[in-house]
Amino acid sequence: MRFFDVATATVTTILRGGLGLRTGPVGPRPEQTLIVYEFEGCPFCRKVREALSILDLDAEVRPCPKRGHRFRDELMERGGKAQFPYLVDPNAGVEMYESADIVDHLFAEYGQGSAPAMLRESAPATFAVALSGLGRGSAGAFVRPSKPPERPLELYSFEASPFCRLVRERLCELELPYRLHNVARGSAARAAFVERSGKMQVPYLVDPNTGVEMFESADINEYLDATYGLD
Ligand SMILES: N[C@@H](CCC(=O)N[C@@H](CS)C(=O)NCC(=O)O)C(=O)O
Repeated sequence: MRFFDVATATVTTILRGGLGLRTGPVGPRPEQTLIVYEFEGCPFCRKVREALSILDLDAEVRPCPKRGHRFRDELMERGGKAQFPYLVDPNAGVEMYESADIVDHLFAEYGQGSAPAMLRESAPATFAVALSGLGRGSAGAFVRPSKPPERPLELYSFEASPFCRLVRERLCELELPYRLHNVARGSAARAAFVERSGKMQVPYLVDPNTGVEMFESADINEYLDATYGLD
């Protein structure tokens, strides 16, 4: 099962042409943290996360798996409909649906130039991102019972890493909010991360509720199940 998970997550990365492996040219940095409502199994949400990795941006992720309520209900109150992804940018004072609009906004505010064609709005781009995720089936799409953490978790990650994907799927299914620290190749945050963790390896989970900090996707998922899972 583990081999299958890693293999299919790797195929997704390959089909995405490695987008989210390295940063691109970046522009001004946001003062306040961006907030994203999304779920891991959603192809449109992946485009937004790829943009975050390329632009070397952190975000507070509020996972909204199907049949979940923890953040879906919050979004309904906030935006009026259950559609994902949804971005809140307190720096620009805007909130929006539509992945293409979100990507354009992120590149306009925090990049230099326009987004790669694979992240923009077009039928081939939508087909490509939907196709890339097929191997993961419904992983990261449906809620599993969990208890909420008092404080959001923290995940050091970048979008193209198949191992990070496996952890994000679990965080999503368990509706665990987390601060996403993007540390793709070229990230300005890499040095501080290595200083903190001791080596350059992701995923790396920090749980401020328990003091646990750990590497290894399989161990992290086991920890998340044991600490927050209820099934
Ligand atoms: N055109 C929208 C499409 C977004 C979309 O269809 N999202 C799906 C998930 S992939 C959704 O929100 N479905 C409703 C749900 O999951 O309840 C975009 O690019 O953001």
